[in-house]
Amino acid sequence: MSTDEFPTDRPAVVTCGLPYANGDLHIGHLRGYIGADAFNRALNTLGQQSIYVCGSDMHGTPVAVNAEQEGIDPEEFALRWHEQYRETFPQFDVEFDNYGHTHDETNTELTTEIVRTLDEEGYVYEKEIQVAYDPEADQYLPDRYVEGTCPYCGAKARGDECDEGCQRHLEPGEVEDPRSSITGNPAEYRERAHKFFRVSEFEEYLTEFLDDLEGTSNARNQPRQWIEDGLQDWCITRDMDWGIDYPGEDGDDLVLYVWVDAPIEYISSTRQYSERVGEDEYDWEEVWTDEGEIVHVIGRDIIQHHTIFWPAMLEGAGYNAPRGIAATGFITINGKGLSTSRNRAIWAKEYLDEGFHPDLLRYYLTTTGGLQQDVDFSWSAFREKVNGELVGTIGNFWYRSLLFAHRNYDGTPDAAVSEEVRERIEGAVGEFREAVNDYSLRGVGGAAARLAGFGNEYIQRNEPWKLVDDDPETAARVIRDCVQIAKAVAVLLEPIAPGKARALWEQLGEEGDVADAGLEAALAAPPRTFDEPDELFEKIEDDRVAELEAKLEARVEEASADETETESHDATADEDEGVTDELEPLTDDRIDFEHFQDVDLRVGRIEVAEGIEDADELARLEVDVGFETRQIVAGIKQLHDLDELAGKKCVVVANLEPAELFGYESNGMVLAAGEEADLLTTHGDAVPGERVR
Ligand code: B3M
Ligand code: ZN
Repeated sequence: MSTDEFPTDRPAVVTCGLPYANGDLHIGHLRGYIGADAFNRALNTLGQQSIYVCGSDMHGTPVAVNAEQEGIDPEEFALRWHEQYRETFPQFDVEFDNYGHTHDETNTELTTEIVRTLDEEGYVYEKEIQVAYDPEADQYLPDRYVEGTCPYCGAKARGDECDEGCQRHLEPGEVEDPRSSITGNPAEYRERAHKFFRVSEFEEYLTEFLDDLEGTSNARNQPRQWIEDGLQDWCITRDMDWGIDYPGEDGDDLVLYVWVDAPIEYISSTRQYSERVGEDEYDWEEVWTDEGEIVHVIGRDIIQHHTIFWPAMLEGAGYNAPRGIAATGFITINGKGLSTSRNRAIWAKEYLDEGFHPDLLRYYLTTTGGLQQDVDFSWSAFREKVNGELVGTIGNFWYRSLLFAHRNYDGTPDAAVSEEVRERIEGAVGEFREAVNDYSLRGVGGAAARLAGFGNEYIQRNEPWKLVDDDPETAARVIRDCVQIAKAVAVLLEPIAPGKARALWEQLGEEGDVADAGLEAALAAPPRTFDEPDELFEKIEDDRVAELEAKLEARVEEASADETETESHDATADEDEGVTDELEPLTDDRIDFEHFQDVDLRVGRIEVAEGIEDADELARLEVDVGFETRQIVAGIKQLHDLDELAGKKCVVVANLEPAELFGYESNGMVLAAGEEADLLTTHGDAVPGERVR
């Protein structure tokens, strides 16, 4: 792992969390797969040798439970979904260099080998534990076969994860008031011998690992807290038939926990790629055991698996640590949690069947919010983004410049690019490079969109249509500039919108694939002649949106009617990916303006931010509120990179009664939105002490 800027001269691999092979893909999945695909493409554009690998997650109770419900063998069931995923991803231009699955030979062998090594190195031991058991079904109840209450936060939880609450991984025996999800009966706890991985021995290693880790700040901060709370060893076996057998005689009837073999697929998939193209071209061992750049894109609900268990396994077995982990937020639909059981989702197939180009969704998902943020999808917000940025800015600029160039010059006019435009393109290339190094896809898309915006302004300002007759030289130069900008936008937009960038590339008469062009192409001359261009983006009409929204609403209503009818102890009733809490309804209680004015809201600037020792969530801030510096205690310790807060502006309730929290006086309150404590800030030049109204 290195921290040199991308591009480095070492090979890179980008991965995305493996989809469980158990159901249709939806927009929540797509955000991750598209995001990682765009990141890998952007690395390639930078000149970094990088591949993108993934595979289907075939094992574990998420697959077994669903297969059982359909009455088919889990292998057959999972393979069916695996095939479907392989067909679906390319339709969104999600282009894996290798897409394997966790049940294939490569992964079975490598998993067995890694577990053996961990065992030989003394990192595995056996222990008797309490395991949930359903006497009526006469079987043990691993993971999703059992439901109960999270011992940490009290939320309803599954056997191995607090999916609706604190997102913690739960160990067998931890869930309180266990109930069997097969029969709905209370489960018994029975004693069983299981294998454990000594995660606790990696405390120091993991602390250092997190200090160097790049990516999103949630992937560093949450695990720091877990380490502070004390690391527990990790049970790596399960009482199930479906999975990879635990190697060794004394674990005969046990399989490995799905979270052991799943991340190993990242390595297996890289290896399969290497074996296919030859190790001279790409050497998986160099990446995973010598020197390589490993980047994982994951959902924020699986941070613990990727920042604690996985790096500990890699270190214990002698592999490289990831350089970056980018953990994405969830998707909400019309402000409410995505829910597959309530059919409140946009399905991959549905989106394509509606006739939308994949790049529209790719652009929406990557540029609407930062990677860490939850992103809301609604058809109307989608239309607004498409019509405004893709049609209005980028498409419009591309079409008008190429059309003008074609009609007047039969292609690229014979003139040199102006200094102004050259510098502007170089600026955009710089923004792109910086965005990739910041793991910011929004920054990547923004670099392209802003350059197109500049192009529109440039053409408007120079009015070449007025110059063609009177000042043909200037007219030719302006259009030459515009064609160059159009080409540069295609290069920079390719990671986000590869299909449309490819189409522009063809319109320009360029050879080869824009994906292979690299940043130098942004300033390389376009071909001398090209044909009449077509418009690449099309407006989405209002009535189309109304129709799509009505369809979605009807579907959700139908599903919730069905759900109340069939509400049962069905293990999959809650298999939603990334469910977030529903928005709090707006209050009907109105206040008058004077009451509002009673609240003294001020702009503040954070001077100091530090975690309060022994407090899980609290941080101590020193905030400049213009007239004085206040000490304020805020519940943001886990949610922000405290080191990065100094200098940030915020909004403070200045006349709140002082309170004492954890022995510290808190003299005011900092405003923040939502579960993630998204801090409110200002977007202009407001100075500390200025009143907010
Ligand atoms: N199959 C899906 C999830 O929990 C799970 C990811 C495995 S990544 C190694 O998001
Ligand atoms: Zn919890």
